[in-house]
Amino acid sequence: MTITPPDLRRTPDNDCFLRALRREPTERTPIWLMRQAGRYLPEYNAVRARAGSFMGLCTNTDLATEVTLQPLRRYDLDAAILFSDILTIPDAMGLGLRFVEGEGPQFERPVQDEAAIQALVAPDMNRLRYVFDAVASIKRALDNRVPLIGFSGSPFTLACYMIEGAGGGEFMRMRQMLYARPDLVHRLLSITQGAVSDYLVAQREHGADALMIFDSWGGLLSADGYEEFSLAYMRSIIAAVRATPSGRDVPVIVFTKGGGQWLERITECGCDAVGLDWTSDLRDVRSRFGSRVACQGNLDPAVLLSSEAGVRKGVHAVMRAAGESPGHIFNLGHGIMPRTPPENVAALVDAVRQHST
Ligand code: 1CP
Repeated sequence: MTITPPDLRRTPDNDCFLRALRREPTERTPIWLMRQAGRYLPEYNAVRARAGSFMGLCTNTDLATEVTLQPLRRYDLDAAILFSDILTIPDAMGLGLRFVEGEGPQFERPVQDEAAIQALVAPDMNRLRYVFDAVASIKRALDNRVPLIGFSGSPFTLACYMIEGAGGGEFMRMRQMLYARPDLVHRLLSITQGAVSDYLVAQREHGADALMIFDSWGGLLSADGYEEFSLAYMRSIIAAVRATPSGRDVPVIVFTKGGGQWLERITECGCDAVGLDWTSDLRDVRSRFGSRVACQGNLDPAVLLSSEAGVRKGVHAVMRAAGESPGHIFNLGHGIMPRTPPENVAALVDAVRQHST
């Protein structure tokens, strides 16, 4: 299928998310939710069953487009996020990604020794064409209504899965290698950094209006280790994106889960916005860094497992902490959990709207 490239200069009809990223005034607080498409939605599970597997869903342009749009049909959200996964890059490097039912992602060929890391090469971006096709197709299907967020994992977070071979644990193999063979870890991170930069630029060129880097496991590092193994690579990626014609002014969000104590440095890495998990004091972060970056977050996703009243209370606390100045984007502090009742998400969106209009 040939898809006409989008006009990147055209502003979406609802651009309050993009304006908030630039810390410009908005008439209401924009909201989108990490994992807004996913297993808590029955309509997602139906399409997922039709696709046969999670990667089958990601690689099918029409189905990936369909599940991206599902949450926007149910809820009044201000942005769409590409339906894909962060592990597409290591898969394209030949590590053999499988999603085992109930157990999460697994790699058939993890990179666990020197030979495997020496043999690693940057992926051919053509192997990720299905992601770029999905971006272009979603962009078209959105018909300019709301912005589309493209994303990647950070090199460090991808390295955690590549070395460990699976998720769900403490990534001890990875953490041991950090101290035993930092040279090998840096080699892996440099190759991955180049791939992430190219991947994000290609998503931008295919129509992504904003880009987000998920550093889901950066919080496992020590303070020095965070600078050396995660932040330095994200800084280089942002500089590389900015050095391209299409990436010059694309807003970039950096989300290090567990990174609240390093925000001074994160806010100086070249990003436009920081994603905050629920352990950060939003009021304090806004007063210290609100003139430098936008803040995205930070309701604990577990609140969505309580009641409608609990959800409304949680939303009000976040909105009060965010204050009135521009540059707050409402989100959760991490992804929506599969057991979340969809009606609690409706209550959440409604509460954000009531509070901010
Ligand atoms: O069977 C299924 O349907 C799989 C569930 C699922 C879904 C819905 C996975 C497997 N990935 C996704 C989609 C996904 N992953 C999106 C889609 C867009 C949206 O937000 O709506 C995004 C942005 C991701 C990113 C992602 N994948 C991250 C970073 C964000 C985060 O949650 O910290 C990570 C760490 C992954 C790895 C991954 N993929 C899937 C799972 C279950 C996991 C986590 C594994 C682990 O616990 O280590």
